[in-house]
Amino acid sequence: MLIQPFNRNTRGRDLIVGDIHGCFSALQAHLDVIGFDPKVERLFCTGDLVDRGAESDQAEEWLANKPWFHSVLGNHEH
Ligand SMILES: [Mn+2]
Repeated sequence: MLIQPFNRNTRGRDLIVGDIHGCFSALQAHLDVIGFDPKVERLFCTGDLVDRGAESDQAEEWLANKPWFHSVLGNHEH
């Protein structure tokens, strides 16, 4: 899908992150620090989920199994 619309989140925060680059454990640690609530909050990524870090293989799992996690296609995925 080239354009995916989202309704306004009236229940929690919408957060934006970029360039995860295979560091999903570090991302989760930061989400824990800020008290991210996956039941009502969403995390949007500006792309580059993979490459450089050791956990690039988790990108598909995050996209498939975390309905609060969304990402555009980065040049590293492309
Ligand atoms: Mn990058």
